Amino acid sequence: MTDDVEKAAVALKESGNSSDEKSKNARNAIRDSIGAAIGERQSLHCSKEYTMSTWYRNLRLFGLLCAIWVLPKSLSAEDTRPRLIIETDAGGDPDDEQSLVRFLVYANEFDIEGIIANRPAARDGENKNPVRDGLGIVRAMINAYGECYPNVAKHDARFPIPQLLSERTVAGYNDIHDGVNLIIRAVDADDTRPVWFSNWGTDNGAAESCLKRALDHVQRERGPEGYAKFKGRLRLSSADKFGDHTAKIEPPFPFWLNASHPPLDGKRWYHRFSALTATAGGFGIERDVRTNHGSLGKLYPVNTGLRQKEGDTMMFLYLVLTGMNDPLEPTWGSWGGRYGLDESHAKRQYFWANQADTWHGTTHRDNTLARWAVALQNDFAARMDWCVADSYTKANHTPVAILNDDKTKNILQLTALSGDEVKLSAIGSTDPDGNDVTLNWFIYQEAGTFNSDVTLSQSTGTFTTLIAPLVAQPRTIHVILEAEDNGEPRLRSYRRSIITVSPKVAGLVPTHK
Ligand SMILES: [Ca+2]
Ligand SMILES: [Ca+2]
Repeated sequence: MTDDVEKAAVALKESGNSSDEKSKNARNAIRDSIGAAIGERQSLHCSKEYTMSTWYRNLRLFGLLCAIWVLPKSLSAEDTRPRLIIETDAGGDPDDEQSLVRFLVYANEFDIEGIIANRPAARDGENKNPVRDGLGIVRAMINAYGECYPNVAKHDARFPIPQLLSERTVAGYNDIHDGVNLIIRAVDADDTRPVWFSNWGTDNGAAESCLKRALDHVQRERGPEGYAKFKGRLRLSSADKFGDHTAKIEPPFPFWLNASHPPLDGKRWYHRFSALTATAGGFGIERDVRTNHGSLGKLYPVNTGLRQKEGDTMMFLYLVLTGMNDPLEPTWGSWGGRYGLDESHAKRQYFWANQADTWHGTTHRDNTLARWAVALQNDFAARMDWCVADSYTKANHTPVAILNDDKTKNILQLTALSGDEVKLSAIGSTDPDGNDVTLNWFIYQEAGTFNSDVTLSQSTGTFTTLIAPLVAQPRTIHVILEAEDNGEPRLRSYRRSIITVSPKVAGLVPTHK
């Protein structure tokens, strides 16, 4: 296997600068085989058959792979996952440690640029972690991830190697600038993607937010133009800990999603995560995470005031690309809920959880999250299974939803004129485990701008159609395809089409197929 991987690694290096579709596909296939092999190689570390000669060959291979990881131009240019930095006050309210367990089993969904620990000393009484400093707590979790890594890499080769996460995990205490430096390096990096930043808390006992300090520094050192350029590369899915940089110093952040506010019944919105998801679909934290699910699951603390509080989880669930969401379109909905403009920040693209969905007969803010709760908890449970499933066949994986022959996870934009029949197809949708797949179709009315009822010809099955309604001006209708398998646990994936319906005017030809 090692020789095969060496060949693959050389081929990847050689194909690194080619951008045509064929080489791109070849590179993806090669990367997949390398990722799977890394998993196997890591398992070898635990095997009694692990000999010195194997060690030497793997050392050579590691060198070769390192060479590839420093070749990242062609790789990162193709990586469309969100680049993300987390700043956590782990060591305070133990809910950050809960969120970190979940975050690490979603590490394959992001290009993680950094995890910053900003609390130098754990809070006595409230936090019972035997490790008593924030950085140590996060590092212990990365180590636990490392123990699970040989298994999770068999389920998705995009999981980052533990060493990489370790290198990118730093302290951001007031007297340590590693967090500030990490942010500045990531934002300045030669990468076309913006940097998403999530602050999970900077309260009593934590350091001043590293992003605030980075912005202070850049403003001081680079002047207004440099400051604007730097800030323009940031996107926030975050609590607000940035002082005057949020609302007073121009320009504003290009995008801010606030998953904690506005309050509901006098409490921050993020408290609803526990109430809406903790037991959704029969989820049980002891059975599904803490017991028989490896080293990482064991670190999930349960001594929070709210059961499985995970107050900061929505910030990254919002960014998980499920096939039906786009992080820059908060009003469309996501596994982290649906958000609307925060009107108190005039002319800024700042959003908060002020939206309500009609679902199962009620209209309420809770529904923006509750409607996905079973799906997202089952997905978490499956990923915890990956931590201990030492082969791909021993756990469940999400189905592949194909919409109108499009195999990506992109949102499809379609156009129609009033009266046209719009055909949608899920033909080719499949499941990597060979599970049966149920295909459901529904209209997400609140996400669109056409506010009356539209009926789909079928709500289940491979095909559905709708007749574009009469409109006086262009309106959008969002149709979601949901593919659910019958594995254990049942997993769902999605696709979204947005149909822009225009009035029928003589001479205007419809552009949809
Ligand atoms: Ca926190
Ligand atoms: Ca499956």
